[in-house]
Amino acid sequence: RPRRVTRALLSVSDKTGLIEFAQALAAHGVELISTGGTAKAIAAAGLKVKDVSELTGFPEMMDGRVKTLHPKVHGGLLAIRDNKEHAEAMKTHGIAPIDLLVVNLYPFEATVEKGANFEECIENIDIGGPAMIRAAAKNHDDVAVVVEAQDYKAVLDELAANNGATTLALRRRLAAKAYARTGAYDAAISNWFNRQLEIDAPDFRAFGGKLIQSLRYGENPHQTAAFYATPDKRPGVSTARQLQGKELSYNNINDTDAAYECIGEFDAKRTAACVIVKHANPCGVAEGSDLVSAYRKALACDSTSAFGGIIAMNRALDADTAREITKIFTEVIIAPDASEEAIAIIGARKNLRLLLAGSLPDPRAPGLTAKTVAGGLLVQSRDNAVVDDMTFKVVTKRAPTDAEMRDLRFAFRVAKHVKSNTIIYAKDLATVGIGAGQMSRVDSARIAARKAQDAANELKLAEPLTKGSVVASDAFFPFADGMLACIEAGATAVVQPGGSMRDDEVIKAADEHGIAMVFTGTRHFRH
Ligand code: 93A
Repeated sequence: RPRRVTRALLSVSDKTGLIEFAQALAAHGVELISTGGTAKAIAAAGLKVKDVSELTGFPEMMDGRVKTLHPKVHGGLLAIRDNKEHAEAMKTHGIAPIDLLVVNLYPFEATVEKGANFEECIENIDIGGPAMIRAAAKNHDDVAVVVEAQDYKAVLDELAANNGATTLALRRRLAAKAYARTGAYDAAISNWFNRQLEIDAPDFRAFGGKLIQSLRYGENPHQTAAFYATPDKRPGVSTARQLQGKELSYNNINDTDAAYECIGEFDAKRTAACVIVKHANPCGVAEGSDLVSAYRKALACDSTSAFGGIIAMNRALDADTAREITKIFTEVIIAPDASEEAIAIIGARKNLRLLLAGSLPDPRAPGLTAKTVAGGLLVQSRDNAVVDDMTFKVVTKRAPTDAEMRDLRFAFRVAKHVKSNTIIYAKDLATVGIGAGQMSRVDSARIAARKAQDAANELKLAEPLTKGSVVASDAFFPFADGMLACIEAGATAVVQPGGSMRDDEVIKAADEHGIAMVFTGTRHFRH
């Protein structure tokens, strides 16, 4: 049953070979109908083409999501030509038959391939195209459907050989191919979608790692332990080269990781920075014009706790800093690199471990963290929110001064790496009081202030450095009391996520004390 092609609908994303094909169809007297971009290309080649919106009486709308989804299109494709009722319906509704459909789909696979984001991939899911292809293929008794440019020639050969008609054999072969294409297209969408879900719901099997080291014991001597590498090879304690010192213990590894993740927040091109960690919490963090000044500032925050600590640096360890560090007892130093001279200086301290990680961790990198609970494993994506990407919204009458703003950013950067509830006092790009891991935020505020007082006594300062400092809180203040404790300690500016039911109350209290406060909208719980 040869079928003459009198009307063709062409709608193609990939316009390869389109013009030659359209020209040949026109030469056979075929009327051409097309969607926006395809019609434009055909018209530009000087051919007559009817826009599909002229056929449907509707404009292409909703960013092109709806352009061919119309009875004038689908009726023209699906009507059985020698069925009386179908013919009647066509007449009643002014539907003209479409004998040839030429469609290739929105490039969904290529969009995924190039690494497009979720929204862009979704927008590249073709709806109208597959609907037309499936309709035409179902009605292959009357309609020929072409889903790739490779088949243009076969159609033209038949039109030439059969006086402008296609054979049933070709239409069946094309119909089979059409369903293979829509099937593969939907499979690609489905596979991609499942991969997206896996990212949202982390798979604990991602942790299935390789044994790096059997540890002598765990957190306590009566616990056994081992260190495993996960497939995700981020720079840090698992990948670093240990130059000297005895084997790392479980607690060393845990602390070194905390230190190196924190130092990753400080772009080495922007500033030198140093973090000192004890029991997985920073006890001093500072930026400086060079490493040695950053180290001295970090140490000054809480030199008592820093004894036996873990030090991380964001630049290659230099000789000056190495000399300064060796003045007190330190467990581990981790840095991207170290100078020959620094390595030699550290070499004199046989027990001090020196780890070179090659590069800094990227704080924005994706990844998973896990925690065991009885009979289960809690898995989440890592906290990769970074201060540089946040907008600090001023909520008080007074806005922070430039110096305060600089210190607020610094303090919130550090707050992410301190166990909740966290209160950080900072001044001149150095922590001056750190309150960590308390059940009450007020306690954290007071403990940090008391430690600052201790440091002032130690350093024989007239007043603690919390006077005229700024303060960062990892989560909102549920009541004004926590913030008032910070003000009492001498803080003049505050950064916190905001979002408490009583934000208004807290803002009012800040205004009453002439305090500048900013909201980040991002919380940094860490338990
Ligand atoms: O967004 S759609 O799903 N909605 C439609 O109604 C529709 N009709 C055709 N995509 C639709 N198409 C697709 O547009 C075709 O499958 C083809 O890939 C593309 C051609 O658009 P243009 O002619 O504007 O380049």
